[in-house]
Amino acid sequence: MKKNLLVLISVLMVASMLLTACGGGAKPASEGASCAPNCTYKDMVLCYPQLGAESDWRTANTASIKETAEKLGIKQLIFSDAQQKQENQISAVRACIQQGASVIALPPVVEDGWDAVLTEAKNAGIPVIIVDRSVSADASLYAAHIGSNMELEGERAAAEFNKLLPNGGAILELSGTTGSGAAVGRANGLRAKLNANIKIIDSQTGNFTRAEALPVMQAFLQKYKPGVDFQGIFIHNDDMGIGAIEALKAAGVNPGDLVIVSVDGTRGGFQAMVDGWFQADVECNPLLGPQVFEMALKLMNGQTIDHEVLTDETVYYPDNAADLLPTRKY
Ligand code: GYE
Repeated sequence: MKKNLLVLISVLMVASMLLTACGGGAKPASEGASCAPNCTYKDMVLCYPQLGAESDWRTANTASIKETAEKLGIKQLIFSDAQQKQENQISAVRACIQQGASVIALPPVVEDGWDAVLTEAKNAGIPVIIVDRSVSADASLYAAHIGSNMELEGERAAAEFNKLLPNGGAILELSGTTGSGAAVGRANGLRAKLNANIKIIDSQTGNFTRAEALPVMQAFLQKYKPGVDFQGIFIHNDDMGIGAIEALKAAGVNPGDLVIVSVDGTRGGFQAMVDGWFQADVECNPLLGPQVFEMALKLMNGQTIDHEVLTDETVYYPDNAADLLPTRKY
């Protein structure tokens, strides 16, 4: 009798331990929110800890999220700007967990270092959609990734250099934020597909901003003579391209003297093609709002979703840049 009671007590203890481990009764992401399977946008509290405001791409991405939230009439958008600092983003994610967000959509500034906070969200039963750049964390720690194939963008840039420098040459690389999925992917893609006779002689980061790209380009121009030591530049985004153009102009370089390939396809990038500075602009689409909210609702309703959703993109060229410029949304 006594023995039976002991068994019963230990069974109850194990059961209660299991319940606490599941986050005090919060439902695992796969089951959806408490309104599942009938959640609507009116039930949705979406957390978007934006990584910063470093570029026109980012501004357009923020606008897309805010406009879509407004249009769909969601309950609440918790938006913050981490100013390109991972620690700020991590704090913002934690605050969203505290506030009981339905879904967290996270554009991670860098790839590494997300395991702990993603585990916390998972334990709280809040699904996380990784948006735009990727993370290195195990795929089981987040619901899905929606964004561009950054490696493919780098490969597309390589194809342009291969075309425009058929006899080979030397190029410089003005790279994005160190350790970011965008910079890592673009750098890898470029190296994977660049013809063997084209050498990358130097690579420095401009942190995806105009302001930081300018002195990096100035330093390159101190070290290497344009047209002699290098024939081209791969620039990881249009904002850095615009900063670099300022430095090139000041050094007496003319549009067309160098082969310049950039990424994003912003209005600024299109203008640089119209002005003859860029020979190609690899598209990277920031207008991810509609896809993010649609997936968030599915997750709330416990529906199945694709783990990897890649944006369909192309390459833009100077020949029709002037015609397309007025149609560009960002
Ligand atoms: O190319 C750049 C921005 O992560 C794809 O970040 C994004 C990149 C984009 O600052 O302009």
